[in-house]
Amino acid sequence: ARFNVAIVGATGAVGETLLEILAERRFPVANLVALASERSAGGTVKFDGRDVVVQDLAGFDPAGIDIALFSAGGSTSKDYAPKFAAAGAVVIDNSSAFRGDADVPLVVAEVNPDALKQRPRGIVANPNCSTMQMLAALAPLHRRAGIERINVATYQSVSGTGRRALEELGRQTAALLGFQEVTPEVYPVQIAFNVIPHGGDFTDNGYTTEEMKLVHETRKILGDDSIMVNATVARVPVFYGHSEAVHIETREKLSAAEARALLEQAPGVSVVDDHADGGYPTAVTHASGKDPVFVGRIREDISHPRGLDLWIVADNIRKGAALNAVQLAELVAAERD
Ligand code: A2P
Ligand code: 11C
Repeated sequence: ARFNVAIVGATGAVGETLLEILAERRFPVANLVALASERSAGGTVKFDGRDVVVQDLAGFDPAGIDIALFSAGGSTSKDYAPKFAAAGAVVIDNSSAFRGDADVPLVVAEVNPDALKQRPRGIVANPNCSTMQMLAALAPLHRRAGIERINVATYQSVSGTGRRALEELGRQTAALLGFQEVTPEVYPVQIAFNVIPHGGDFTDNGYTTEEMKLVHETRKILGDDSIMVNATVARVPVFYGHSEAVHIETREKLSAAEARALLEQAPGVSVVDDHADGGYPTAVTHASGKDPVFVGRIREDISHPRGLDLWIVADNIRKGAALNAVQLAELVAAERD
């Protein structure tokens, strides 16, 4: 079977990569519809070597769309995803709009693919990028040894914020190298040559929304509300690829060697863990533009009898967003074959 596919947010950082990955993986597309706001309607995006004209989402009739991939922000998803679903499309939504809803599955393709089959509202949620890469690596360890607690600090690239943030980092870097002043616009403070301990919005408990996603999404995807998660999110002057220093405490003791063996077998995971200079994955050298979730620095925590440390890196736009969304579309397509 071939499918009529709509990309909502086709001009964005994730939208562009959705188009690329659909073509790269030879997704069985019948007709491809590119949608965005009226700002970019009439322009074109590239799909499989040809130009596709961008249409205004507000005036688009979703009848006949089989699969809609949404990545145009939470409020756009809230307004339009139910309309696409009502018209018969399966919506795969990359925003945070529906992730917490009990009747919307939240799915990492390698971790809980079966959850996708129950979707009473016709909507499937794609997890946040930082949760996505963390769980691709932690799920096999959780299944073996039971994770009680996760302590994570993230080092998130600016592409997670979108196209304007990519431009801001480039502009500020060039300005500062030319000894010019910079005025922050997208981020509250200068991002070039800096680290900002802030992603998302502040909430009442002192954590940010981006940090609380790691708590709630982890529990929902692993189906275990007892897992404790403590997260600190930082934004770093990297264009593509989120890095995470992850510390876990397990119920059963798991040695570093056992963890490494499990990760070497894990789908979508690539272990890069030589205990030597450069023998670890980084955003630039490994993750950027690549599909796997890379794991290194695997070691037993000297401060806790059942603690393990890992360094987890992935391309936040690919596995963290567009790639997983396309993998979910492939699972939906496989149901109809
Ligand atoms: P547009 O190009 O028309 O602004 P990014 O996260 O990289 O900034 O991209 C956001 C994507 O979401 C863009 O494709 C953007 O389209 C789209 N978008 C933002 N707001 C709307 C809206 N109200 N309706 C449709 N698309 C939207
Ligand atoms: C970031 N993860 O890096 C975010 C962006 O919940 O999908 C994506 C927000 C989301 O800032």
